[in-house]
Amino acid sequence: MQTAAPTSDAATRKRYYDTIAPQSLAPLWEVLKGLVPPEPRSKAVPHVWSYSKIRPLLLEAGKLLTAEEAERRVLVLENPALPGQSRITPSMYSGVQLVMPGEIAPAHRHTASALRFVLESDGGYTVVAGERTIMQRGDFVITPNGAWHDHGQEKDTPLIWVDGLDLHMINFFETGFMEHHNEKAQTITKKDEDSVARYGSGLVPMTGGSPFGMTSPIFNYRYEKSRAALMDIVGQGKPDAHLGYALRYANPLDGGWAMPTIATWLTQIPKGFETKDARCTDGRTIIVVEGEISAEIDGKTYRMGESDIGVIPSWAWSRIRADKDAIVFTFSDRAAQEKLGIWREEKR
Ligand code: GTQ
Repeated sequence: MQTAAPTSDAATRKRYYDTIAPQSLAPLWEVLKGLVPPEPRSKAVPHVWSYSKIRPLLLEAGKLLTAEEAERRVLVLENPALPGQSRITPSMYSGVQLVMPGEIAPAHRHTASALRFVLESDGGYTVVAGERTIMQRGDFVITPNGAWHDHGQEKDTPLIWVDGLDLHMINFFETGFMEHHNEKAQTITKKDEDSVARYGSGLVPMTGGSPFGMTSPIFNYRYEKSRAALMDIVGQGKPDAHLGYALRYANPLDGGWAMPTIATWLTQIPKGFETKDARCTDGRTIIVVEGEISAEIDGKTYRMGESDIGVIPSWAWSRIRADKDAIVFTFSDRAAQEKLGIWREEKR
């Protein structure tokens, strides 16, 4: 077969591009390879934040300004390859939030869905749509999109958690709205743990629909319960080769992910066990709840201990070894990807 000779030289093409540019037209052939890549090439890089480094800096911010001044006093976990963009991965926002004793992070609501994974709490709380839930370490707490929420701490210890929000997906679609409540703290209209009673015991109400649309009506998946379930399956059969023992947080009304855009799950990896290499199209944020792990991401090893936070970019090979019995919480945009039918994984 003969390859056709180029029909025009670079200078001629450039002149043509300059001619069409004022008409807001551009040649696809110059950008096609980047637009339709053969496989994902994440703009994010792997990274691990050590909690022992974050904590004192966060407490320093506690002296710098009040939660009310800040609205949300958060140190954003910025992917080192995406500085200034408030992204841990291209689609996900994450940060570490602090509420000091006596403070209230004022009530607001927004289109973005939020998750909170609690690192330190002695009686801190969040109020979601008129219901208050006390937060404990390891609790996975959801703020459904559009729900009023304020956070507070009446005890004399700092309240610290990891936030995960889908706000870059919301902003990409240009569908973001936000409103401040006319009161700092919304009125509590329900009994504490009302949603746990109604939805959290394998039973669901006979009547009425889903109170939060595609989001789980349980907004605090208590660590005590999740951990107990996970530990009950540890040693029962083999751990999954690529995950370890794994349970995902489910919406009790439909069995799907707990949040419409964000997937969340909890894994236990027994000491000495190493998962096999896998990669997937969802960029993942992992938080070590208990124990110690070595995460190998794209060929580099990251040691992680309790409360350390790591990010595994889309399509990066990774595997995890437990150096001590470990429990790891993970969140990613997999729930959104699955709804669009684009989620993929590869395993070795
Ligand atoms: O707690 O509502 O980290 O609105 C970023 C934006 C937390 C929150 C964040 C928010 C919140």
